[in-house]
Amino acid sequence: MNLLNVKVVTVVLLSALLLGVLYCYISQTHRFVSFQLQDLKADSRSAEVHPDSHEFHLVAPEHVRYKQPSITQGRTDVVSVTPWLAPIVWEGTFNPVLLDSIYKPQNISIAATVFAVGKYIMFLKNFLETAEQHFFVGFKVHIYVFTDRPKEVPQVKMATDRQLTVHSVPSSNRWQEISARRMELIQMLIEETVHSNTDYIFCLDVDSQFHGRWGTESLGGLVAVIHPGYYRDDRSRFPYERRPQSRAYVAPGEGDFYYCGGAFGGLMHEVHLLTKTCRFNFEADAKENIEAAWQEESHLNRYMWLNKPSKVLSPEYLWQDFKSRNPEIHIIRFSGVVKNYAEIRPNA
Ligand code: 48C
Repeated sequence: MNLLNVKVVTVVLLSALLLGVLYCYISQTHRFVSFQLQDLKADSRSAEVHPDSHEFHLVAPEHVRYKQPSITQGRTDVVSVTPWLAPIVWEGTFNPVLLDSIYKPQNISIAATVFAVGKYIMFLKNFLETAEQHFFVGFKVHIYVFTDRPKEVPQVKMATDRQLTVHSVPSSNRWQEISARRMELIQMLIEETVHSNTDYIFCLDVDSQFHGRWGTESLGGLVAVIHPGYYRDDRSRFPYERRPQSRAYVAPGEGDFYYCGGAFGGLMHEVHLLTKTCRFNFEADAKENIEAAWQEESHLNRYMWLNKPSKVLSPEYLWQDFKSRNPEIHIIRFSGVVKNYAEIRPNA
């Protein structure tokens, strides 16, 4: 190649190099500037930050007035956090006004399932009327009633943004079957209906009624309720399933709390996984002719032992009317009514 060609090639290579350097410099500057711009925009609109999920991103309105929180003074008669750092919700450990002001702008929707099969239909009116007064008042609520007697579902006036849907289900001559089948039916409801347009779901016993607020303080990923009958006992006295053959087995010296099957909830996908797992294990046991001590409640307890709830509700959230109120129970929010099982259950 003669001298002229060498010069031309050199000039071309040098200018390509120069262009490359120039491009990198400009693109870096552009990226830097655009980040700066974004930050500026974000700062100017900080109150309008729209997190992609409301879960764990608690945006508080600027000017809600509330009592200064303290980390040195609070309730001293109860524990309000679990060893795995999940909150244990007791009256006096949260500010309802603040919590509602955080969740209200997020336009969340809550589903609730309730089963009223056979003679348990008699409890539905009270359940629904008191839910109107206390259960997520002011929020979008959709109550799903499962019953074998759809014509006997009472007419209850519901506030705007609150609705009720009735699903017909077969009855059974065993109350254990009715209770346990709830897991399967809730799983199907989530898969077929509520999974897309609802954020949270709570599954509740019908033979109970609300007496106080049950609201945004109860929201969480996986939410369990401590059973009122055993929360002061040693776990050796918990009515866990104790036969190793059962898939609900909890060994001696294991277990955290005894959770009730009559109230649980959380984010849709968490409750879907819980109901699917409990149903599967209950049915697998049944194939081997074994039924856990307290049916799906036993399976729920094993599930919550292995899948720690991210929020635990105190027995305020499911008391029992026949019990006298213990001093640490400052409010009864939801409670099982006094009933005669012999009169209302299809079998003893
Ligand atoms: O709807 C019925 N009908 C029955 O005959 C038996 C149970 N049930 C449902 O399962 C009700 O929703 C009950 O609240 C729930 C099982 N819970 C109880 O029976 C007591 N709360 C322990």
